[in-house]
Amino acid sequence: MDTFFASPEAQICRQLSEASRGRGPRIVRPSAAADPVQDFARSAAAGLASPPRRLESRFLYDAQGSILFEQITAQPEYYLTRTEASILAANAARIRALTGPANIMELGAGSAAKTDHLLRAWLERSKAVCYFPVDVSLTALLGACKSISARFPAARVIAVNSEYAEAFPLLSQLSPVLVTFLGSSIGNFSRLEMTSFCLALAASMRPGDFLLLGLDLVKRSSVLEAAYNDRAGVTERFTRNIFARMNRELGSAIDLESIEHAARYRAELEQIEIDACFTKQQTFLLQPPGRAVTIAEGESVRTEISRKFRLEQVIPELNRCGFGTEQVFSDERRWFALLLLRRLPSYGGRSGRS
Ligand code: AVJ
Repeated sequence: MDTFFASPEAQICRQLSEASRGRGPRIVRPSAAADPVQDFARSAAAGLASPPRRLESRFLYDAQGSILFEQITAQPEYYLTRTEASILAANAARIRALTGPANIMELGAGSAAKTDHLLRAWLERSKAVCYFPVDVSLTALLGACKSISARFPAARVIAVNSEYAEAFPLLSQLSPVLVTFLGSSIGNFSRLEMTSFCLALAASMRPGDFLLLGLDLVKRSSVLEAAYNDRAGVTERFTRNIFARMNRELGSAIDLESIEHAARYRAELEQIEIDACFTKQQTFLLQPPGRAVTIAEGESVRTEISRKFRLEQVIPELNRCGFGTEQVFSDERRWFALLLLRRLPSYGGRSGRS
């Protein structure tokens, strides 16, 4: 497999023109992409400096964290992935009929296991499909490229190794495009972060282009809390891994044994909150910038929120950000929703011409 760390704009133009010649998968890295270790160091130092302490959840997904998350998706309590996959399986052909033969860009692709249904539906109607998985984990992308190319030789895979927003500038060249953001990953954002994310995404897309968005819906708290406290303890290992990553990349030497995972559903906020609780006081250094952090016994560090959605609330929000609803797909229990949205010609007082 060819791996290029060059301008993806140039790579993509070339790849698209070579697509008919059936070349293998490519991995590109936007030239403006931030150095991941420095990015993590800066963010961790800022987030841990004083209470309320927090770590940005995007740093959970290094190579190890991506593997652990894949294991979470297979736990019996974690219904999200399974439910979303069943909705996708039942409706992929319908989605393809609504979007037509668009390119597909998947944000936070991970191992891209759920993408099978979409690629199959695309290839039932076209000879080829261009698939652009975006992920911060290079290891996860390599795996996705390998498995997708093996199963779908007619898929042209160009993987983008970057943060989501760093891949947005590519979108205008990919139109007509379907952007997929699955798994309810958008639930990791606060309401404000979600709005900025959607506005930035809409601004990068052309009117008429599609967004397929996975949303976990509000439900009984016992079901939600079980999903984030699996009996096998994989989610606990996932939470601890962000500190293990600090040890690996920032030399922090944190004792992982004295960190406990706690996931609670806050019904009034309609969100799961995940904390890493320190069962003893620890002082450690983060390098670079070489700052010492002390976390007292009983203190906790927020590693994630996972918001749960109500369609009647989220659809108008998405609308104000530039996305109209084409179709809502769900499961029998109404536990999860897949929204097929379309970039509006104008929104929020803004003309959508781009
Ligand atoms: C990948 C953000 C959708 O919030 O359900 C799962 C992450 N964290 N278990 C989620 C997660 C702990 C997951 N998302």
